Amino acid sequence: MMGEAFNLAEHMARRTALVDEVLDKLLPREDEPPETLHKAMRYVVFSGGKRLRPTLVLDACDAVGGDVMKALPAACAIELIHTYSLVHDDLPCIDNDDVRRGMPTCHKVFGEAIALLCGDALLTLAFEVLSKEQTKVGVAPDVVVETISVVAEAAGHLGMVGGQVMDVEAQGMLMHDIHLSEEQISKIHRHKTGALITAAVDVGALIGGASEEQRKALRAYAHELGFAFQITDDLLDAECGHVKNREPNMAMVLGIERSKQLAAEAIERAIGHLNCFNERALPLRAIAEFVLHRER
Ligand code: GRG
Repeated sequence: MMGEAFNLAEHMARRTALVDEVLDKLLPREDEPPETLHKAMRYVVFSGGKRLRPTLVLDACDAVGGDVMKALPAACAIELIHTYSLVHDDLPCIDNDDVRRGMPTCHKVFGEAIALLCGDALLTLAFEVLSKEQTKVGVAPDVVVETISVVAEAAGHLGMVGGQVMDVEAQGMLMHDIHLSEEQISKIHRHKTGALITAAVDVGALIGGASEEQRKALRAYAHELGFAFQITDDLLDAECGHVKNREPNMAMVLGIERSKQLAAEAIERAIGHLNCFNERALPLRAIAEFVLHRER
C-alpha cells in the first residue's frame, strides 16, 4: 500500500471479504433450529452493508501497528450490533421502514416478533463473540474485558440507544412545532451514530496495542467522523426525499448548506487528529474523505 496510490474501494472490498468470511463462521447455520430466527439473522447480516464499522476496527488496529487478525472478532461483533440497531430501527414502532439496502426489511420478510428477536439475538451474539472468540485469537484477557466494556457503553443507554431515545423525543418536539437547536440535533447524531463508530475505532486501537495518547487521538478522530457520517446520511436522505415528516434530519432542520458546512468542518477536525500517525493511518484518512463525499 505504501508509496502506491491508495484505492479505498479496493481496500474496503478486501476488508469486507475478510469480515464476511468470519461472520459466516460465527453465525448459526440456517438449518439449525430455531431455523426462522437463524434465517433472519443471516438475511440481515448478509444484505450488502458497507462494513464501515468493522473496517474502522481493523484500520485503527493497523494504524497503531497491531495485528488485524486479532481485531477480527471485535470487528464482527460491532457489525452484529450495527445490524441489530438497523433491524430495530426499521420496526413499525420506530421508523416503520419497508426497505433497507434495497431489500425488504426484516419484519416485512419474517414478521415483527421475529425481527425484534433477531435484533436481540444479534446483540447478545456480539457479546458472546467478544468474550469467547477474542481469547481464541490471542487477545490478552485484560484487553478482552476492556473491549466488552467499551462496546457495551457505546451501544447502551448513554450511547447508541440513548441517542435513539433522544431521536424519538425530538420527533415529538417537531410534531408540536418546537424548534430543535443545532446543539440538540448534534447531540443526537453524536450518540445515535457517533458512539458505535467511536467504539469501533477505540477497540481497534486497544487491540492493536495503542498508547493512551494514540487512543485519545483516534477517539477524537472517530467522534468527528461519526458526527459527519450521520450528517451526510441525513443529506443523502433529504436529496432522495427519504425523510419522514417530523424526523430530526439535520438537512431538513438546519438546511442543506449549514449541514454540509458542519460535515466538512467535522471531517477537517477528524483528519487533523490523525496528524501524529504515519502512513499506516492512510485508510483512516481516506475513510474520512469518503464520508464527506459519499453517495451512500
Ligand atoms: C430498541 C426498538 C429499539 C430500537 C433501537 C438502537 C437503535 C434502535 C437504533 C440505533 C440508531 C440508528 C439505527 C442509527 C442509524 C445510523 C446509520 C447512519 C445507519 C446507516 O449506516 P451505514 O450507512 O449502513 O453504515 P450499511 O447499510 O452500510 O451497514
